[in-house]
Amino acid sequence: MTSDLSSSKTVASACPLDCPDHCSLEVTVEDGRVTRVDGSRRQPATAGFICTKVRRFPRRLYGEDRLLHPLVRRGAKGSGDFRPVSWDDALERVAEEIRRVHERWGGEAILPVSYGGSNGYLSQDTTDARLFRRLGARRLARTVCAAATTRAADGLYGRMPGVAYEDYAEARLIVVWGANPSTSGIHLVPFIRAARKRGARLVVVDPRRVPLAAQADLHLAPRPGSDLVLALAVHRWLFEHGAADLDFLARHATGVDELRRRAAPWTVERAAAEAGVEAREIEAFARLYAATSPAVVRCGWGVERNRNGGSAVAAILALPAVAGKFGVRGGGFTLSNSSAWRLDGERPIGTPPPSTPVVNMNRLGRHLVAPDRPIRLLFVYNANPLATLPEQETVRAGLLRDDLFTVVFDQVMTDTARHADVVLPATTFLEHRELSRGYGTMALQQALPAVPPIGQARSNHDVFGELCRRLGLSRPGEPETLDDVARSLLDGDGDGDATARALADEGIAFPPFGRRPVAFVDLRPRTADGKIHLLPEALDREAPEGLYAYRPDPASERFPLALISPATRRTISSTLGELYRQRVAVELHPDDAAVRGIRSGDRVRVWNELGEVRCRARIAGDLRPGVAYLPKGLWSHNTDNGATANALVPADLTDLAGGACFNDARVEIERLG
Ligand SMILES: Nc1nc2c(c(=O)[nH]1)N[C@H]1C(S)=C(S)[C@@H](COP(=O)(O)OP(=O)(O)OC[C@H]3O[C@@H](n4cnc5c(=O)[nH]c(N)nc54)[C@H](O)[C@@H]3O)O[C@H]1N2
Ligand SMILES: Nc1nc2c(c(=O)[nH]1)N[C@H]1C(S)=C(S)[C@@H](COP(=O)(O)OP(=O)(O)OC[C@H]3O[C@@H](n4cnc5c(=O)[nH]c(N)nc54)[C@H](O)[C@@H]3O)O[C@H]1N2
Ligand code: SF4
Ligand SMILES: [Mo]
Repeated sequence: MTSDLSSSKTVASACPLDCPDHCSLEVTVEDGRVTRVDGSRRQPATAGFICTKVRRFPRRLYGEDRLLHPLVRRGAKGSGDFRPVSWDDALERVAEEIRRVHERWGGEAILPVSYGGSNGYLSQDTTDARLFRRLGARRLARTVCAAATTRAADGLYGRMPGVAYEDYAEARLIVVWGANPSTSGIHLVPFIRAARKRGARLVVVDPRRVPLAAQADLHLAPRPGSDLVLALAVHRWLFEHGAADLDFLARHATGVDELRRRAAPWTVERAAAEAGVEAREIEAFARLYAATSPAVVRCGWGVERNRNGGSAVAAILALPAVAGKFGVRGGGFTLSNSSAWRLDGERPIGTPPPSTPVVNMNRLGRHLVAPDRPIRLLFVYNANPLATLPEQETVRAGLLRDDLFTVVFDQVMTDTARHADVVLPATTFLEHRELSRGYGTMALQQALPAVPPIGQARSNHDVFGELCRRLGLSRPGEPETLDDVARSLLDGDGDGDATARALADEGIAFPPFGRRPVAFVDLRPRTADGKIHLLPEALDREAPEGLYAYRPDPASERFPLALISPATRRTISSTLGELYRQRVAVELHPDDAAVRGIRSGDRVRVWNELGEVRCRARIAGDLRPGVAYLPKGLWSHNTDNGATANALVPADLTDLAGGACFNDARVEIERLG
């Protein structure tokens, strides 16, 4: 694994960032410093290359925004004025505040906020959960991403893993629906290219002409949030044209008639009118899908981020069942493959969750400013809520409260960290041990630190363990070291010993069902009866108007433009945004710009009743009319007024699982003097 060339060595690692690909890495360390991060071949799909973002990771390690020691606020809240203190002082201060708040108002007044900062198993839901559970802290529903998709995938298939990246090369038809792998999961693209070389057809459903759409046989550019009616129209067409696989459905699915009934109102004409596409495009897609096998649908997270997200994802995932696309290599769907591993994240905690109220993180701002049973202590780690959550101005107002004590534990000085009372410096995955898996590729990888912690940075495990001890919350005999925690996690999966051996020997393990499982051959739905539930009762009850009920576009005369904010190449969510300091432009379609007298380079105000973003405009021919675009993950330094797309995003919730509706922001854009 490690080769030493005098003071230079390479270390095997794995990228645990919130990206489906989960690359295997080769890290070069010279004179004790990381000088290069690149892809390796250990994880097959990585194939020796990685994204530019992570190649730049050494700049995060050693950059000027890196947090090197604990800090305590000196200036006003949000001023970013801090003074350095020792770890002992910082932790004592935090422990004291926790004690004070806990004594006076109870655990409910404490809220931990964490998300996918590190998708590593060892950095979340281990000692951190022990601390907050034993305090009886308020609980966080981690809904900012993948809430609606997970609920739909669970309801229909019991979260059965999907088609492996490698098997895209075997497909004759690839449908990329609300995903942009050229940016957000780049290791899928070579397999799509390989399939294309062998003559496979490509369909892309995206309101933008993303790179794959430009090469596609068919590009449907629907209004954001209208995928549900497109998918229902395809279902209707399949049933009407004798293209539904009734044998397969009779054997393997329930809810067939009910799905058919709910799809019935959606003729291609009606769906076309609602989605703003041509009826013949929907029909061409349905025909191609019915006629071609193996066919695979890559369903992305662009589908879920609106009021209809859960039903839309369910309707898309139902397509391969209705059209009978399973059972062959390269046939079926891919959404998240995170369920390839069932490591029981609860094991190392040893304490059940308290019965305290739950805060849906998409409404963090509202909870922070709510006058009833106020949150008094906020502990942020593995997340950057001021940059990433809806209703940004409310989140900001909450963070500015004088009677809120905020701890931010991060690797760099984020927008959220600037609002903290105490800032704690965290190690990165190159400085701590990690165990992680992707949610596109299906391997599990273990990585040891490539270098010792930089400055005084400490790992999550270390800091939360120390806080547990200081607060008297540790109990003898529970997993304490990272080894204990890792072992306890692996024991949660049926095949723990074999996995532990593979990780020890190779650094990588593949799921027990193999690297390239074929649905209905190697895998079955993981629902209670092993069937596909096309209309799961629980989901039908949960969705406000029932599953597959379409809720119309929230655009109004005043705010007619749909603002979408999908992923960019430069950051992973907001991570690495400190390295990307340029001002960004809002992109809009030439027609929308023309009627507003806006030209590329003009200063504009993008606004609605929630807030405004001031920045430049850029005219972009790759958007459909009526859609504007600001990237996800921006920091305050990227716009003229410090607000980003999330200042315009309502804290509305998806029809299933309380997910975020980032792409339901409706705005107006005007030129500034
Ligand atoms: N407008 C808009 N907003 C969006 C989206 C969108 O589409 N549009 N997408 C959303 C999506 S998909 C997601 S997943 C969320 C993500 O939302 P967040 O999870 O809030 O965003 P990240 O940028 O991943 O923040 C992770 C933070 O954790 C820190 N971190 C990383 N590793 C560690 C560690 O080991 N220890 C500690 N203590 N800290 C660590 C990183 O430095 C980083 O600051 O954003 C959402 N926000
Ligand atoms: N470089 C990079 N890679 C990333 C991330 C990142 O921030 N940067 N984030 C990671 C994370 S946390 C996640 S969750 C994944 C997300 O990765 P993706 O699944 O690709 O999700 P998004 O980037 O939100 O959006 C994907 C596409 O959906 C389109 N879209 C928006 N609204 C709609 C709609 O209503 N219908 C349809 N059909 N399409 C729509 C957008 O134009 C976009 O091209 O990527 C991961 N990978
Ligand atoms: S962010 Fe994604 S593509 Fe980039 S190195 Fe990590 S896993 Fe690979
Ligand atoms: Mo995400």
